[in-house]
Amino acid sequence: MCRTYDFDDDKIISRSDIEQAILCLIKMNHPCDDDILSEEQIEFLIDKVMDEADMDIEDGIGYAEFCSLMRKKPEFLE
Ligand SMILES: [Ca+2]
Ligand SMILES: [Ca+2]
Repeated sequence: MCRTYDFDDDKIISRSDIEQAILCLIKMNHPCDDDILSEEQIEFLIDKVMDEADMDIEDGIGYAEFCSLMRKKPEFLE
């Protein structure tokens, strides 16, 4: 399951981590259907997440940034 979004374990949530997380969430919510979102839609979501979440000067998204994003934007999880 997707308990952590830091898939490569480097303590920062990067673009590729976000992509993995989104794919994982889609699978969890729609286990029988692989094609809920197109690649373009997933790319768009990643851009949106990176834009909104990366608020401080540190590169990438720290856990605190990601958690506050998820609280603010529950529709990313749907
Ligand atoms: Ca990472
Ligand atoms: Ca950051």
